[in-house]
Amino acid sequence: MSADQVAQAPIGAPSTDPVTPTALRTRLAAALSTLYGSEVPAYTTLVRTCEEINAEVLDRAGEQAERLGSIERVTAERHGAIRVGTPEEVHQVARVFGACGMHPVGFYDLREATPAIPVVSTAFRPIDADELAANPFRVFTSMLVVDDRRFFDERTEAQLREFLDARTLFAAELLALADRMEADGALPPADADRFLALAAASFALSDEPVDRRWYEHLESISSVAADIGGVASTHINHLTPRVLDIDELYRRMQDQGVTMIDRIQGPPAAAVDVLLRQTSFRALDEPRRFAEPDGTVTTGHLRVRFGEVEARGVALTRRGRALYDQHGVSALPSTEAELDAHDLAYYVRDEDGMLHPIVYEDFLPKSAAGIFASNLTSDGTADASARASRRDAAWLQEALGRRLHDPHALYDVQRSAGRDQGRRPRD
Ligand code: OOG
Ligand code: NI
Repeated sequence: MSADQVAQAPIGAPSTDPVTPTALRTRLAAALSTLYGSEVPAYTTLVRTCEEINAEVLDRAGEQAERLGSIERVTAERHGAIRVGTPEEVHQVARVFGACGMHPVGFYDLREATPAIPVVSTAFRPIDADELAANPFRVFTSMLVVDDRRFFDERTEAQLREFLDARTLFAAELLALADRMEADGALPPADADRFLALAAASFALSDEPVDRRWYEHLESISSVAADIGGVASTHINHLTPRVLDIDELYRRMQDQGVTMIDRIQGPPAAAVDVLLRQTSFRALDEPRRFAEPDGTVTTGHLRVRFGEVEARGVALTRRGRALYDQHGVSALPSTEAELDAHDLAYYVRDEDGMLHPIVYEDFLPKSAAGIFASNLTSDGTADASARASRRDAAWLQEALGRRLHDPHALYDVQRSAGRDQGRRPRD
């Protein structure tokens, strides 16, 4: 199935009503899910297994199962990841996702990880409680740091810049539609269909031949650099569904013959689910065309896409997070009442005195690094003594051309809004 066919498949009855950013986001997540399922067979097994387990947990736990989001939200919930090369590209990504009501949140420096990955990242996601409840689609977006000498010498930097400057990730028509959506807050249905077709196509795997020599040069430095700077387009490299019992999911995928990485990343299972737990499996080799040094085009294989699944818990406050980062989950109290009383996690108390958790909507740099690492062909080469280049949240905000939100500030707002209204965070 092509990206075009997927995005244009009608979802629900045809309508002449203008399409909102919320509806566009929901449809983009669904379109990418259909596309990914048609291309990566194990993804379909993963989604089916998540749905099975979520139905079981709902049966077993009833209302409790929906404290961290309605079953409708959790069933449709996906996160994807893309990687781009230049500030201009990241600026364009912000416009495309901006049209879908997705805003950049958080700054992650994966160059600090082990093994070091030459990227800095943010996540595009909805930021209001209602928008998150409607559809929380988020995309972890990484940008190559081409001038970091620990990875790239002067010559490679220059070649990377030339290659990246010459490519076009997003059609001008797509960007114009995105800007119209952001300006008007709605798009006519035919324009929304067009936006979705173009957006899905921009994130599909390209069949353009890959320059073998250039790709292998970059791969000898970092597979992530090759994945970004060695090909002429970007692609969704994984699309992650959410499950309510990740330990059970892990077992059931193994039983179905899908080899998972050796562990679940993030906090271990605990009395209270906090933050984010994730696990992944490597995708199969996929056939790709290569332009060989002698001018011929051959068919080879690349392994650039993989599968991942996640379980989400309550968001930790700055204090709670500092404790967790230093001492792990065992440093946290084991009841929600204590987490709330010590201001370690975000809860809203309703008028009957019940605590309602605010879901962690972001990512964990250590897990992200683990996800990157488990899917690399090698650790690559980095010269730790060479000059690092400065990249921070302010730098990224400038490149994005729009506000880069701080996750904790958003949870603070969500909590005070909930407290003022005396109701659970997302009714
Ligand atoms: C992104 C890896 C990070 C996660 O869930 O932590 C991520 C990538 O591989 O491009 O998606
Ligand atoms: Ni992920």
